Amino acid sequence: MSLFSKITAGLRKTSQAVSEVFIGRTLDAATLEDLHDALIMTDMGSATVRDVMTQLEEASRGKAFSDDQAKAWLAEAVSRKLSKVSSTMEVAQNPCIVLVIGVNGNGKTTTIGKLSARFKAQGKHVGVIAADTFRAAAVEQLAQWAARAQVTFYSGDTNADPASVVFSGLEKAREDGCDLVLIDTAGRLHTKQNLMDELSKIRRVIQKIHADAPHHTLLVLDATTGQNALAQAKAFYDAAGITGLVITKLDGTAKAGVVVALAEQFSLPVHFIGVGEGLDDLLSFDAQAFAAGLVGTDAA
Ligand SMILES: Nc1nc2c(ncn2[C@@H]2O[C@H](COP(=O)(O)OP(=O)(O)O)[C@@H](O)[C@H]2O)c(=O)[nH]1
Ligand SMILES: [Mg+2]
Repeated sequence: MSLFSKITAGLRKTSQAVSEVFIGRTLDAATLEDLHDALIMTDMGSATVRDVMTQLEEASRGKAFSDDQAKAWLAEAVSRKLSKVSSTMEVAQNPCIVLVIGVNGNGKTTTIGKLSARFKAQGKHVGVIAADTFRAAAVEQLAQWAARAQVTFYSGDTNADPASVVFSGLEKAREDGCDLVLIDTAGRLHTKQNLMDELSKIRRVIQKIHADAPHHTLLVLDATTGQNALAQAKAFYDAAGITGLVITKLDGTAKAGVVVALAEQFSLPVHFIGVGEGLDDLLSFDAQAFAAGLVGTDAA
């Protein structure tokens, strides 16, 4: 499957509601109103929707827009908003150290599994560190992904201090000559302060071994939580030194517009999106493909 068709399939739940508005209709006032409501339902955010709708009204004034033209126009407008956050995650340093953070259940471990397979396929020597030591199951889950992706797995004792697991993992990864190290963390939001303290401690330990690391800090957000993803991004934004976003579970939600809301509010690069639970279900973020998928244009 091409990138475009994978995104189109992944965003179907969202695009259905949006493209339904256009079926057999011209772009009159009633259609515009329904489109407004449909876009609001995607969690794109009211300010963004207002902006897009104002532009669309102006562009279509006095013209007979067909449904396909209106959809193409809409996809283009969404794509323009997303283009500023569309950027690949460069693996420039060697080793490149990537810290993966986010609330429990958002898809951190799964994303690391998918990423390690992707970079392994590019010829990198990949290592993963299981620093979510709070739950034994979390360590086991990462071990399974590492085995599936055939990458090197590093862990410590159950209930070991996460920072110490990161330290010994990074030392071993250096000895083993890993090019890329992905660090899995716990995301218990017991209190925000505790979590942020734990993450700062991990960062300090990383810097003892690699002074300029982590080279990327990826915040993993679950799209099915809609507006809550925005609140989480805000909670992590100030304290955690995020360099990029991964937005997961887009296949399971009609609220894929939250990606646009995140782009508008935080201007953080979106590197990857998750559209399923399988090894191949992590896609590089592409503004144009995403916008086409969200609107449901056939242009793809
Ligand atoms: N449908 C779907 N499920 C996902 C995606 N990413 C993760 N998951 C599922 O979400 C659940 C939690 O993922 P996990 O990686 O354990 O989250 P963590 O607690 O942040 O490490 C698992 O059942 C994953 O299979 C995705 O892109 N799409
Ligand atoms: Mg996990």
